[in-house]
Amino acid sequence: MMSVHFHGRREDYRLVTGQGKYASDWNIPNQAYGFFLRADRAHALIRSIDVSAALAMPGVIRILTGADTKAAGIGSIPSIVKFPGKDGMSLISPRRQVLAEDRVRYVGQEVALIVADTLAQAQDAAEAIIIDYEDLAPVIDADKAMQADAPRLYDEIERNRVYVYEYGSKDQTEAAFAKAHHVTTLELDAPRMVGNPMEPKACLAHYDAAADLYDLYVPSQGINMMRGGFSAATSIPPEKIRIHAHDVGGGFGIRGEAYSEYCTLALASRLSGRPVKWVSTRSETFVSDHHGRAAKLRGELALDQEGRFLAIRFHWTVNCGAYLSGPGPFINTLPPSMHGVNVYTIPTLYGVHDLALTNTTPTTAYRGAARPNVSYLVERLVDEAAHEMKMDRIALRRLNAIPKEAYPYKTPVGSEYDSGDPLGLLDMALQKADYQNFEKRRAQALSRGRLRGVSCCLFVEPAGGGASPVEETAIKFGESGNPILYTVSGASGQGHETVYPHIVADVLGIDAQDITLRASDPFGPVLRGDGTIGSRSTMAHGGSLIMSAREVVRKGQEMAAQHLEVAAADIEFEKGVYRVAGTDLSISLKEVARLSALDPSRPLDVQEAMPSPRAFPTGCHIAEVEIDPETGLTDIMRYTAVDDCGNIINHTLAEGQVHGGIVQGLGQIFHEAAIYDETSGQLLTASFMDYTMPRASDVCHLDLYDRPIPAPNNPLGAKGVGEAGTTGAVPTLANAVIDALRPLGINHIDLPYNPARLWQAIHRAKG
Ligand code: MCN
Repeated sequence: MMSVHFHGRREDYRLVTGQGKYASDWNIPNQAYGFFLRADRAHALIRSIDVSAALAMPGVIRILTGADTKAAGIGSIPSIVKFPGKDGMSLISPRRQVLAEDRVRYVGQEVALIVADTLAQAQDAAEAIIIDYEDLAPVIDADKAMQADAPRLYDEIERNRVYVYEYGSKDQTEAAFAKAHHVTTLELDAPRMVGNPMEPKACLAHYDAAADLYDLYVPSQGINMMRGGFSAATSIPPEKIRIHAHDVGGGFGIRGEAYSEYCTLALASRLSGRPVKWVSTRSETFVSDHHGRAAKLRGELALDQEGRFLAIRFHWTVNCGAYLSGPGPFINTLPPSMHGVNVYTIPTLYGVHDLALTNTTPTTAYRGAARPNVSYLVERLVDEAAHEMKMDRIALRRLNAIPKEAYPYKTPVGSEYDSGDPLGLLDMALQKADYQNFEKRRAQALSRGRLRGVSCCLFVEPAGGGASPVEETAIKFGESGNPILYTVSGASGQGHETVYPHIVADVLGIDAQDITLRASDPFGPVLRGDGTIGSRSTMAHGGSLIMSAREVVRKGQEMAAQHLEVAAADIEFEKGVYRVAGTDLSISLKEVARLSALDPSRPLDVQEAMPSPRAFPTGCHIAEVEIDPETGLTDIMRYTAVDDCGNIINHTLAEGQVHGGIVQGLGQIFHEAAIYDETSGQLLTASFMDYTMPRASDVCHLDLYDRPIPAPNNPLGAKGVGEAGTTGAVPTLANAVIDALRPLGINHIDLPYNPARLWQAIHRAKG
């Protein structure tokens, strides 16, 4: 197994000196500007749209409405859910109206696109569009949406229910519950999150009529996902689409999809003969970027007298929003079933997930996808079970954790955890966190009038996968002999530009500084594979790059043999140099590359594919919090994380990922929640005034450790790390807060645990 050690990111100088190139930094001569008129109401029929006055306004070039996008045949991106649901049910996927045609279904939905010479002209003209709406009652909550008398979003979709997913064994699980000594039951809310990348959604669309090509300049998590989605929605063949994304200011799962706006802007460019540029405002980001989480999680854990877990049962209600995003239904069904038992030897499980449409912004994968829902529900259940059975929480985890020897471990639904040692992680975390002295710290806090709590959570974080069965990369050489790497990844802060060249440098023995990464290059070779999702890039793109680099070395060896006039078998390769064993004859790989570049019949270039890898990183996180009962404010006092992310490729970046992930989980626990008004369907938290993001001052020093077990299924031995922090932090911080409040008799509070909620709960408990 290999590991590369170095510090710093090569992209940072460019980025911190303002030289990054984000979507809004692209400009094309003669470009026009787009402005979207959005629905100001949650649910209404469109009786008519009158654009005549707007069209006559200065600078206005064209106005598109639902009639135009419908005529152009633009529609939905097909869902990845092709597997049958309960009783063989298929996912019902209503056609996406990229501009509303006959009805608006959520506040912020795109109704018209105004294209003008300037943005101000487009915006002014939007005000002159007259829409005759007939208001309908909205439904916001997914459970309410599935009631018989709820307003329907689509006449043909009964109870707004689009899918019921069932997994595990109902009978076995019921039988185990019937025998149980104790059953713990919980209902938790995973609030709706707004991803809020720093870079807002933006798109410059250019249709080149002469070449019949569409160029889209968009923030993207990978060229293939973006091009594939755009092609599917518009029926434009992929070879006529070029996606350009250099720097991306945050993705978090919500920058993978070809949004409706992009499809409409491309059409506008074709119809107007001008490149059309659009950059969303922060307010538009709030209402139109797909949201995350938005699920109600119900769980039951059955235990025997000693505390052994006998079975676990789930019922989720997932709020899909008004249309289905590509990944939304998928991430809320099959993947969570794969690790429903978390890291425990639970012999049987059964789950039903109801997916419902509501008059809200569509929901999708958001850092962790649904994994933080699983870890939150299972680890909250374990803490509650320990409390109810008067058992020690750590002892209960020890009793039930999958032993190291049982790996590779097959779960009751058939997924296979490749490797892991939860108890090893637990021991290390307890020791690093000085867990044994916690009660002293709790007592000290109490003497200061503060409520201190601790938690210790275990989690598994399936990483990898994707729609493509293989991951392909290419390495090409120019006349300089320096390698250029091609991948279909789409980094948005993960540091691929630094990491991938180092991975290849290690194999080729060439200085990483001489290696260039061209990720998602629309002018590069066509490669199969998926983008930067599911914390897969290091294993998948990095692993495939290793395969490509090894193939370069092999090909180079044959060329070196010919050059040195010896048999290839007599040549050794070390540190970038081919040597004839036992002689001083040698030639460097770079020299071979330079020579091969001059001879088109013998290029050293390679393009290699490997099966898409999967791995199951695990972790143990421990948090200590203190709550001020006078204000309801929580301080995180200590946070210790021990993660098994396989071989770590770059410690600084991996730590940065865990750090960022934990803070994102912290946001969910203490601050963030997108809240809709039930009656009007308006998003009440549609700005940073109302939607609180985590701040630097909320975070204490984070003690991060790795305890790696190399992944057996990819050449780097790496497991994903990009989302582990979030999947660990959500249950860990939640349990720590509940632990602090237990002395008051509080066992549950709905998220987020903001000061107002905690203060109210504390004062209610105190009577
Ligand atoms: N790494 C490592 N050793 C490992 C695994 C990873 O050193 N064993 C390091 C590498 O430097 C790599 C980085 O960690 O560049 C992340 O690698 P990986 O876990 O493979 O995740 P991806 O590159 O596929 O990134 C996707 C993941 C996801 S799904 C979300 S969501 C997310 C995240 O990464 N969004 C992010 N991290 C983010 N970080 C930033 N700054 N911005 C986002 O939007």
